[in-house]
Amino acid sequence: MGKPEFIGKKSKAAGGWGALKSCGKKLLASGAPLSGAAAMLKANQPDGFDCPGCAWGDPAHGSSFEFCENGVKAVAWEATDKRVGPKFFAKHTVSELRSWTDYELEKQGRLTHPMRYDAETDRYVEVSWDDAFADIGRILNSLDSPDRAEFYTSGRASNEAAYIYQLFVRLYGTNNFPDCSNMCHEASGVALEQAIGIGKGTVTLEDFEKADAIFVIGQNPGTNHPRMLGDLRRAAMRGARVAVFNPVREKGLERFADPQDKLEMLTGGSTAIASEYFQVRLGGDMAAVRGMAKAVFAADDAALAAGQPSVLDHGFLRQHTAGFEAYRAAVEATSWDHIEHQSGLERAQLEHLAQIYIESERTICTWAMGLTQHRHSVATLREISNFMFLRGNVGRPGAGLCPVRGHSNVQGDRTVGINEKPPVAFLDALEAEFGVPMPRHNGHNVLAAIGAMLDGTAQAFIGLGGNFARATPDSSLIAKAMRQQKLTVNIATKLNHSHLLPGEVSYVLPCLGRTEIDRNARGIAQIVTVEDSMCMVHGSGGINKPASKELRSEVGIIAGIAAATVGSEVVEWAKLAQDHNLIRDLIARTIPGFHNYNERVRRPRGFRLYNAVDHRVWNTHTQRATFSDCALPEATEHQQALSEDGLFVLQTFRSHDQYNTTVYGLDDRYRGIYGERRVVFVNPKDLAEIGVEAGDRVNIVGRHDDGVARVAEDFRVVPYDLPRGSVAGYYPELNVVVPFSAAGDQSDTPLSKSVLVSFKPVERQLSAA
Ligand SMILES: Nc1nc2c(c(=O)[nH]1)N[C@H]1C(S)=C(S)[C@@H](COP(=O)(O)OP(=O)(O)OC[C@H]3O[C@@H](n4cnc5c(=O)[nH]c(N)nc54)[C@H](O)[C@@H]3O)O[C@H]1N2
Ligand SMILES: Nc1nc2c(c(=O)[nH]1)N[C@H]1C(S)=C(S)[C@@H](COP(=O)(O)OP(=O)(O)OC[C@H]3O[C@@H](n4cnc5c(=O)[nH]c(N)nc54)[C@H](O)[C@@H]3O)O[C@H]1N2
Ligand SMILES: [Mo]
Repeated sequence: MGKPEFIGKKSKAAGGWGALKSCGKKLLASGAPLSGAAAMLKANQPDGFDCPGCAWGDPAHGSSFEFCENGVKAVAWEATDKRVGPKFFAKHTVSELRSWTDYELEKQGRLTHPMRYDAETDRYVEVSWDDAFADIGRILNSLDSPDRAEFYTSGRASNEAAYIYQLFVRLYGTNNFPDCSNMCHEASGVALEQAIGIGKGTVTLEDFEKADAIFVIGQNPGTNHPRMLGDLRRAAMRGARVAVFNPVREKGLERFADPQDKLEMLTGGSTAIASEYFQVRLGGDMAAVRGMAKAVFAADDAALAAGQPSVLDHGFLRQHTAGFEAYRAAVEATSWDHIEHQSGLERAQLEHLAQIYIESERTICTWAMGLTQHRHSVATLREISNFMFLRGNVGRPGAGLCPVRGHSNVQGDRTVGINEKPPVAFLDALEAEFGVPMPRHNGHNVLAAIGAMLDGTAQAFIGLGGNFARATPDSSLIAKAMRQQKLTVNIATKLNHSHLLPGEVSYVLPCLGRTEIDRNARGIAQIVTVEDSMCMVHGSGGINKPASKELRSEVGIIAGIAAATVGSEVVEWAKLAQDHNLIRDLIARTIPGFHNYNERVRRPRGFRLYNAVDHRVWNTHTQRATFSDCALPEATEHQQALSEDGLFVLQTFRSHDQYNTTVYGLDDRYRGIYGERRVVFVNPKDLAEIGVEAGDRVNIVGRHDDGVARVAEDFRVVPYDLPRGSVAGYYPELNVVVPFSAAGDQSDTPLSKSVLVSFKPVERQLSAA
């Protein structure tokens, strides 16, 4: 029997003992070993809370708890016994706190009291909930139009919180709903809506048990969706082919030791996940998929010429799709040269992958931010849909399209109305239910909100969770935008930089986290509900004692602001806050798919929202699964970088020790980084060419062509196996070089994975001899 394998610099697999060890450390460091550990056992259980870690689905068998290192971190992070209360704020001015790192700020612990910014002393001071609500209501009502306020949502908000938030904001009179989704899976929503008539994925977890081939494109599940690795591992073990496109060789996708598997844990064994791993160029996936499609068409021609059955699913194409011939022509018109240069992959490699696709009866394609944060993300995701249509891989068991969502309820928030472009039918339903007119004009997404905050159109910012100022591009611009506001309000569990950019009047309102018990005035514990990446809606009830007696639920806080702003004539906010069942009844009456919501959500594992694609019903403009015949982009940012000396394309991704802007620790174990975050990964040959050595410190200079100077200062250079011309580093530190003025076509998502940059060595201060 081999020695247990500890993940360290030399480890070959993700997961395993290293993951377990890290969990232990995290729980201890969080200051809440007991409640944290007990809480973990309730994560994603029928009678527990929904893990705030990610939006991966939960297995139907609820017997064993699903172990996940990052779930543990997320839970421990919330269950900490450290507190940020009035005493803390008395000790530190806001200007001082602004000089702290994200890591230092969040490490201080949970917010405990509602606080109001006092400009004279530059400190947050305690305020009563009622005074805070009244003041916020007064300022919102003093604006000369409701469109002058921005209402941000981060995807951890429950369905109940999100629903009454949108209801309040629409009664107030605007559709300004900038949403973390605008920086995340927006392109998936837009592309899938056009292609299949619903902006969501089509697969369930059970489909992963049936697929013969799974394409995993542009995501790093070992870090960001560890529970997905369990499903990929089981698929790999029963012989399914897992093909990966990723410019970076991510350890979790290569080998994985499942902490749930006793034998692997004892023997130090691990399972190979990816059978094929191709290091595509940044933004080169559309070309790669088109190359595969070209090979599929060629194989089809060859099969027909040889009198063999077609490799295309003609029945599906005829009965269910529109635009096939135009697509075929577009593929034929695309040259292999173009495909090879844009993808960085060779024709033979893509033909090999096409063969895997052809041999597979049931294929799933999954993706995340590696596909959605580029300029032509929507076109890329349309291409993936095109490719899947060729063999009818949508709307049948074991096959389908699977955008792997980020925040644990980001999908649910959109379902219940967090949408700056609300569907007409939804507004009609709200009007019918509440008997008052709803705003009909589109509102602001994230980039539009920032624009409005900068040019003075917007004067108030309310954040339901999240860290707007750090998650968005061009950090210094955002700081300015926040400080210009008449009112900034942040509903949060922990202190972050968005709270330290106060407008004229500013509040930080502390809320219960998902792991905490939410009791109403009669002492009855309430549940909330969430929707995962597989459209499963289920309940979530906290089990930990709240971090402070002063905390209110998100629903309670929104209800308080709403009552003070729009009054309680149309909606009895206080009643809804006391009984979430009533909110669910409203959702059931105004949003399709939620009938018997209160009953169905209490079933173990909840229920799957109706998805027309399951029945091969296509709510697109053609009433069919719709091909796109888009040409490949002429050149991607990566190709641009390759054409000019010293120019690089930067992708900003997540380390293993962070949750978005929340930094749990300074290690990125799987990539061999310890104790630091200001690093930039560069191909060794590129380093040699620009005369920079491993370990040198550089400034990363933004090269986006809009006349704005952008510099990320003092990063250590780490040689890494990346395609030449591309470099990588961590978000949010690198958001200072992500341009606000560039965005994805149709998705309007910041280009966080294709930022043009160059390097400038940091001048060493020579000590006086
Ligand atoms: N522990 C933890 N879990 C999380 C999060 C977290 O921060 N921490 N965040 C949550 C959220 S909100 C989200 S959206 C998800 C994010 O989940 P991911 O999308 O996995 O997150 P990123 O770290 O941004 O990783 C992007 C991956 O795509 C690859 N990539 C980048 N550009 C390209 C490209 O052009 N083509 C291809 N093929 N690959 C590319 C990168 O090399 C990297 O492996 O995770 C969620 N879960
Ligand atoms: N450069 C670059 N930028 C990016 C990305 C990237 O890959 N690169 N990714 C983008 C993506 S995918 C996303 S989703 C966004 C994320 O953007 P956000 O969702 O805005 O950011 P988070 O870091 O998830 O928010 C963390 C904060 O949420 C608060 N919080 C945590 N739990 C709760 C809760 O239960 N209730 C409330 N009310 N507050 C809570 C805490 O105060 C914490 O500080 O960032 C985007 N920005
Ligand atoms: Mo996300």
